[in-house]
Amino acid sequence: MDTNAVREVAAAAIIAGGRLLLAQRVAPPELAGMWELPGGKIEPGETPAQGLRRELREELGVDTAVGDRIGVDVPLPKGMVLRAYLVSLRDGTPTALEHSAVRWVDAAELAAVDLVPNDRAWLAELTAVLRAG
Ligand code: DCM
Repeated sequence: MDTNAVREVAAAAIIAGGRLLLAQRVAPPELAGMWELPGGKIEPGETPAQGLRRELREELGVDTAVGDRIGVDVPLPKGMVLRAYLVSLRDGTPTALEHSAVRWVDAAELAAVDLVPNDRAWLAELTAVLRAG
């Protein structure tokens, strides 16, 4: 194992028609019921884009294209880092395969939603993208 590699958790800002896709967490208990940008841990040997596409297939049943990063790096426990990417849908309808629900929100709805604390670091950038498009 490469001990210099920072383990990344990648999260997807899937935006279509001026709305952002959010997914509702089922675990751990302190986050269950809150909404997040879907994603997950990048495995060794994967690029962030490859790992995020894999996670989105597993979690939502969709094929995606991973674009530019958005927002700051958010430090996680155990030396991991959480990063957000702009993602577009290529095929499929997002389905909650590992979450309790999915929903699309516009900028006003995003401001009111119970977002997981880490993802709140990206609120300003996400809102700007939603308002632009
Ligand atoms: N995480 C987060 N925000 C996201 C996705 C993940 O804060 N949009 C965090 C929750 C966990 C870690 O990343 O600490 C790993 O995610 P998971 O539990 O979904 O594998």
